[in-house]
Amino acid sequence: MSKADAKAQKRQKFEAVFSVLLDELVAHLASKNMPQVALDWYRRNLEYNVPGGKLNRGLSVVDTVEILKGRSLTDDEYFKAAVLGWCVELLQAFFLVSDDMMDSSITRRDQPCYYRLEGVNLIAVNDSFMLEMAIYYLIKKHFRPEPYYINLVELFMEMTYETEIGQLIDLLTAPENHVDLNRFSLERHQLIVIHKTAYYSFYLPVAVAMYMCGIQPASAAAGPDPYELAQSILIPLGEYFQVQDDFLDYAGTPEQIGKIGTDIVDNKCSWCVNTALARATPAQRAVLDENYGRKDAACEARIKATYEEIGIRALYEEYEEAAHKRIMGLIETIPVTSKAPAGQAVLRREVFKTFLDKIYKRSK
Ligand code: DMA
Ligand code: MG
Ligand code: MG
Ligand code: MG
Repeated sequence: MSKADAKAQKRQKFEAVFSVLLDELVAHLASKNMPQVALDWYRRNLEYNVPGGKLNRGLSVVDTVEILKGRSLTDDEYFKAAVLGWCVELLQAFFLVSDDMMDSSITRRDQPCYYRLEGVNLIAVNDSFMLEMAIYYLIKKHFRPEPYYINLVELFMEMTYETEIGQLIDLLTAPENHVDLNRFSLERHQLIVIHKTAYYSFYLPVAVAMYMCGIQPASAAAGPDPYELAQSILIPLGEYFQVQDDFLDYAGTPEQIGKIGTDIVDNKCSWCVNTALARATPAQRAVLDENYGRKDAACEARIKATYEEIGIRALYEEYEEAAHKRIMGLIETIPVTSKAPAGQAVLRREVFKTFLDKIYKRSK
């Protein structure tokens, strides 16, 4: 089988689990005597917002469980790993529905943003909450008897809080009618992206897989906390991923990335503007000051032309190579021969290497 076929098959198998969960979630509403319109609405919310993305985060849960166990999974193990994978995708859907409203975005995953659908508008606020709570319904239904149940619940809640804090500073650093590029810095950018993206996109999928495989936090085991070790690699990885997202917002075509970039018009503290600010001549700086964050296509075009002049593309390539090298170095700090008590999973380099390979030089 070709690599592409194997990937498609993996995706299909994972998607088959979503159909089961979709029916469970809708059946749960039905059991509360909800009218048919509500059942249909909820089903559309789930179908429109949850399954259409790259599924990197969700599939990473399954991949990580496989790597940690070091063997192929039983049907029951696969199903459970996939449920947790879909919970990560539900969390992502919850964030994206609200993020698109807050960012006034137009398209996502090659379709109109959900809030822009006829008859949806602000109902999307409640719909995003319902996507979030679907996570806890599913975790309870499928994991309540497990010793790690509470760890899963706490982890999802903590990751949600981190992301919300990140979204808050993302939005506060980008006020709609007050452009002041002096507020921006690569330091502020780093703070934003670690919180809004790295925790839930990178640490969360690996940490849920670790809990499912019975890996104990430090208090219960000797030596360094494996969850802290995982974070020390996955947070920089997530930071790199959001720099890619920022670059693609500017340089990617809608056909490539499935969404129309809005960062320049939205006055976002993006990696691109920060990198441009660090290199701009006084004349270029004036153009940035006058045109950034304006709801005007001509202003946006002037910013893009200035990015080209400054050579953002080449600077991005440099950044990407350096980030890749730095993260490979972090991965190599994990001992190859780390041994755990018989039958117990241990963190392995491959967990992180697989994740890094998935995003290195991505164009979508
Ligand atoms: C991503 O920020 C963070 C979250 C929590 C969705 P973003 O607005 O850059 O994402 P996108 O480019 O996908 O709208
Ligand atoms: Mg956005
Ligand atoms: Mg945003
Ligand atoms: Mg973006």
